Amino acid sequence: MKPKIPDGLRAIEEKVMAEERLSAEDGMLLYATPDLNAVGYLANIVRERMCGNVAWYVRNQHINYTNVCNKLCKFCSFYVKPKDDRGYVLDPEDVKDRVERYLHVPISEIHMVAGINPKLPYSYYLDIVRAVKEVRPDVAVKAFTAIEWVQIARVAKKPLKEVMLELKEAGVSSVPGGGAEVFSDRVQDDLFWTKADSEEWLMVARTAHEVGLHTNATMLYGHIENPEERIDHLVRLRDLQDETGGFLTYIPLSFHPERTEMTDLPGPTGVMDLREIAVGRLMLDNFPHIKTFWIMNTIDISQVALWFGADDVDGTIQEYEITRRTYEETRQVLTRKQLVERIIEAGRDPVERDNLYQVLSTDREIIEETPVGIPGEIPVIS
Ligand code: V47
Repeated sequence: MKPKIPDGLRAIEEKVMAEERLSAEDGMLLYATPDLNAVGYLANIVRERMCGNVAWYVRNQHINYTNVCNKLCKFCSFYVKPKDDRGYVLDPEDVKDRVERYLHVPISEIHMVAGINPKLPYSYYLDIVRAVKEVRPDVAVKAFTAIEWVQIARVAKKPLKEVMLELKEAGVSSVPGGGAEVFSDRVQDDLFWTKADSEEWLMVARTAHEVGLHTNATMLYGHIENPEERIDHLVRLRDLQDETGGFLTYIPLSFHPERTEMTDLPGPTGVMDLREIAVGRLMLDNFPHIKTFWIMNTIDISQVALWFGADDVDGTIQEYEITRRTYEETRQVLTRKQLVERIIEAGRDPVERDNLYQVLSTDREIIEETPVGIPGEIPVIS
């Protein structure tokens, strides 16, 4: 049912109905209004226009090949410094073991990202991608954030484009959206001053698109950034997408302060999470997909997000290290059955996809895959 649209959003409603682009000022109004329901309603119009009633999901696995990182980002709870004895590097054989661990689950995408470990040579990156493909030739490897790509080109001593073509040849088939954080020098100076800046992040995405690799884009929100910075971030993504058309999906990432240097911050609320999905859908009119990453948003908020602009719920995941409750805990999984049931309960039509949004299955009746993940274990949603 149509909610009452507040006077301040009427002009935006007209633009949405006329399929006109929203301005940065419109974006600021979407952040300022207390009427989240109206923002979500408008985002849902765009979402249904672009994707109908479909909610995409993927059976995937994350592999974080090293936790050693020299970037020292204040928002990150994953990394350890180069000499820390908790540091690990998965060698190509370890990567194969990780892939073999879930061979009994028909995973279509492996998401492989990690810290910036200065010890790793160029050959390492080629070897770990080949290792995945050796064990699971049909799986799509979605690998390396922009920051890693900059590092890989540095150690390869080759132009980024050449490195991308070589890693593509080795088996990389798309690029995840991480490392973008917020495109703001002010935020960068405080939280991630050693990392590639916004221009570099956008340059990596542009180069990936030039060599035919689709990429995603993220924005980490709910820490010290402000609405102007978030809108600037979205407009710059939209501008690049106008140029290249190479982005597939936008994923707003809800900041988790646990175990970071910013534990004094409360982190985003459910209202902020839903607003970020909705503003993303409304501003990024040229992005085909908006993803809710349940690991950060929770599966409960993700169900609602499917009515606030999101058309994609990521994913079955298996293990996730970048954010987790304790250092030791990495197991974070929803089975396909659990994911599909949550999507159906939310009133959407589940469609399993691969990393390029090709349809793999529209099944609604899912037989539980046992053993799931670690053999014998049925995960419990907490
Ligand atoms: O770049 C780090 C973020 C990103 C925290 O492309 C944090 O499909 C919240 O990019 N709280 C990595 N976020 C994850 C990522 C991603 C995830 C899912 C799907 C895709 C995709 C990409 O996680 C990092 C950083 O922005 N991050 N620390 C934290 N404490």
